[in-house]
Amino acid sequence: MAAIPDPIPARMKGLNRAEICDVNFNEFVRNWSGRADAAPAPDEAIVDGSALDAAGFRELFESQLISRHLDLMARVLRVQNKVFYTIGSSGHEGNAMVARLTRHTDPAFLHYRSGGFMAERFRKLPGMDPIMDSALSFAASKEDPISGGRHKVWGSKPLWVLPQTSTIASHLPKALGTAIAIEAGRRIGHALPIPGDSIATCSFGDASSNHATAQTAFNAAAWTAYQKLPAPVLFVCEDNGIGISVKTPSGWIAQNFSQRPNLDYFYADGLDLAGGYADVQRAVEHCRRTRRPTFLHLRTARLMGHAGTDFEIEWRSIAELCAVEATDPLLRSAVIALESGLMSQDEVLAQAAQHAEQAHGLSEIDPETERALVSAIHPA
Ligand SMILES: Cc1ncc(C[n+]2csc(CCOP(=O)(O)OP(=O)(O)O)c2C)c(N)n1
Ligand SMILES: [Mg+2]
Repeated sequence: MAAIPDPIPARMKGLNRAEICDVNFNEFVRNWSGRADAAPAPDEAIVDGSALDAAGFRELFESQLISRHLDLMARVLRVQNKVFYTIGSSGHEGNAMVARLTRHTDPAFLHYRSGGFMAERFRKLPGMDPIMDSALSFAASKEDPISGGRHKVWGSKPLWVLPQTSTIASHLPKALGTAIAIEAGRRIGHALPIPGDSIATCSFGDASSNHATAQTAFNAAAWTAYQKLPAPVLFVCEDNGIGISVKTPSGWIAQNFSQRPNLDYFYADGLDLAGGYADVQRAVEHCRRTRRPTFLHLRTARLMGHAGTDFEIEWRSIAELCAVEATDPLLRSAVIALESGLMSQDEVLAQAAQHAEQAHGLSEIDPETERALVSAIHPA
């Protein structure tokens, strides 16, 4: 984790936390003065002992950057009234590991902070554009194939991301139902459109795990497994320690879920690709092999507030904000890229700049995209 500067410089006391996180990243990489190892080969571990290889790390880091720069783009375009939805994925980009370790045919029901997951799942099929697809959704554009402009919704038919909203936890029972249907379909000889050993995956926030609808799904999943009936659902709780402005008591998710009979608990550090990868892998493989309901507690952070309208600086101390921002998973990924010798400082900065340009270029350069982005407010 990056250090919290003491004293906190003036530029880190501003209102615009999105800009601060972006500057933090660039300054951190530019000023890095650690020692770089000899670069690993693509199929070698990115860090000694890591389950993630260098080629995999490179792609996951890229997915994280794509997601982050879409968030930053949304904050800028909101001011221009082109984008309305600024709930982002910043701090949650490690969920790309879940996408990498599942198949694109594993039905996914996603939390609204799943930009990293989507960017990574897009790799599984050629010829698709994760940036344009996400931008249409951010803008609630009527051209968005999955929502038709109703809301920001992650979704894709070819990628088996079933569109739905996640903020009332209503997708958890649906995910469980899908998992049970995969098995039931197999049992009754119904031709499935996906492989018979598929699992349903479902992500949600720590606060949402308390929702009655979520608890219904956990209970029904455990009730099913108790009877030795298969229910291959992977519940992924993206624990950033807060829901809007209410903090989750520390340790609550682990204590509430690690001892539940018939809901098998795994923990992974979603802020650290090198360390977290093996734990995510264990959870995914357990779910697929045992066909049992599985709970993956994924550590995340919430950067840049609940949404662009949440001026956290008005209700949290600067020291607290800086402490959360120091856990930015992109800073951690930058350290891994640099210390492993896989990338130079210039390469990391150039890659970040390229994704920033791609995201911003959507509205500023391509007139067709511009039309698509604004169609929600100015319908033809
Ligand atoms: C039934 C219902 N109550 C309240 C809300 C408002 N709401 C939206 S997100 C949210 C909290 C989400 O917190 P968490 O699940 O931890 O996800 P995070 O945003 O931290 O990723 C709430 C209360 C809602 N959407 N639906
Ligand atoms: Mg939360």
